Amino acid sequence: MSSFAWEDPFLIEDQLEEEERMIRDTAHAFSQEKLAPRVEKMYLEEGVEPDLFAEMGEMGLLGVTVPEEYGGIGAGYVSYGLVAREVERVDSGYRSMMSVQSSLVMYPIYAYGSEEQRRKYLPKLASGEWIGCFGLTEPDAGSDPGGMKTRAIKTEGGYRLIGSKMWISNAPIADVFVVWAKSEAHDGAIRGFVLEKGMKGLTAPKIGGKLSLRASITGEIVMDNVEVGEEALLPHVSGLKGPFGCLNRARYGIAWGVMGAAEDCWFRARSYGLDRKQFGKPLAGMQLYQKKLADMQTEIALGLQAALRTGRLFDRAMASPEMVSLIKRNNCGKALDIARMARDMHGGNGIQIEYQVMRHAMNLETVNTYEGTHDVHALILGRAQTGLQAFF
Ligand code: TGC
Ligand code: FAD
Repeated sequence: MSSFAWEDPFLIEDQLEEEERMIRDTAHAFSQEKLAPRVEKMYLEEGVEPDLFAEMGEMGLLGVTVPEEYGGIGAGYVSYGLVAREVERVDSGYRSMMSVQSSLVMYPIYAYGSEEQRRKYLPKLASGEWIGCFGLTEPDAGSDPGGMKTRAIKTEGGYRLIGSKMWISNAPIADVFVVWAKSEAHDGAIRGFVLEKGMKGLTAPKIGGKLSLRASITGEIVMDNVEVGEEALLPHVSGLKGPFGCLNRARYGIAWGVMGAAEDCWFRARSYGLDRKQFGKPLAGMQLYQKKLADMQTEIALGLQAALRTGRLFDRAMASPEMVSLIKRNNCGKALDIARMARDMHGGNGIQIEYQVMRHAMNLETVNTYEGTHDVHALILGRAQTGLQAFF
């Protein structure tokens, strides 16, 4: 038997390809050198940093799976997951910025767009020169996006968009808006449109007052009779499977990302327990403290292994949406538990920004909710095994 690597129990490292390790190392160095030093200030001040996209783009972290001819690096889904893990090890908000750009803006333009749309938007989104956002959720349509009210009305040369979107990551600083609307010209089917900053009637006010994901800006998208040409329509998809095709990829990335945040909490709780003495010995020497560390280690090891397996299947086109629901739901729920536990293990210090764990816990409240809530993914899995849908 070989010795046990406590920080990597199932030897994930051993299961990665050389190229995946290189991409992971690049993302790790960037996250630790460029993101970690600024995160406390950005979180406390709810800072906005559009330039971060260009920095990420320069390192090849935007559109990891998009082919090189469109500005991506043409890597696989395991590499994409590893990038999400490294970025979210610092902050879920930074991972959000990256994954919206990659999975929710670049992916639909690549998968459903015309060749002109691909060539116009993808290279600038990959470099971070342009920032993208994805508008699906509305004030009255969150878990039930099929209930959206945004309409695309046919005009002579294109469409007129009317409606509003709510809780949209990156929206106030976005140049490119992928929005979903019911199109009258397509029998009311949900269709995707690519809008651009500056279009008449298009605004994206910031949503203030968030106590979670404060390093990532969130806004509304208001479309007050926005006139677009036919070229704004994403031609190659119709129906809810359009936005869900993007969500499958973003949810998969989140399953990796939250394990990065959870690892950061676990490692910090372990170090804290080794340093801090109470009752004459280190906290890490207490039975209850060690049980919590063991629980963290176990859930993270299982979560990473499941994410890796799903990534390998993604690259062989064998991953299913339900598989993604399973890992998104479980990994988010476990990461949130781990962050809350790490906060507790730090005692009073745990509420301070400099110990980082409470920031992760606050962020993970959002991550457990967006891209399908914990309970909505339970209903997806319940439907898959009973054949009975319990959404309504
Ligand atoms: P349902 O009847 O289940 O399906 C309607 C059509 O969609 C297809 N479909 C999928 N296709 C591909 N992948 C998936 N995962 C799919 N899920 C469904 C389905 O086959 C069907 O196609 P067709 O051709 O037969 O019409 O639809 P429903 O209305 O009953 O949906 C129920 C439910 C709850 C599963 C779904 O609406 C859901 O997942 N709700 C959660 C909403 C959500 O995840 N919103 C995310 C908003 S974006 C976001 O949060 C970004 S945060 C980004 C960040 O900052 O990181
Ligand atoms: P609701 O759907 O109203 O749910 C409220 C509660 O009811 C939840 O507990 C839910 O699980 C439960 N519930 C709902 N339906 C059922 C049911 N059938 N059975 C049992 N329980 C149910 N959206 C975008 O389109 N783009 C973005 O970029 C984006 N970024 C976001 C960033 C942040 C910071 C946040 C907070 C959200 C973001 N979202 C985005 C929106 C996000 O996807 C929604 O918040 C999420 O889908 C839940 O919708 P809701 O908030 O309307 O909650």
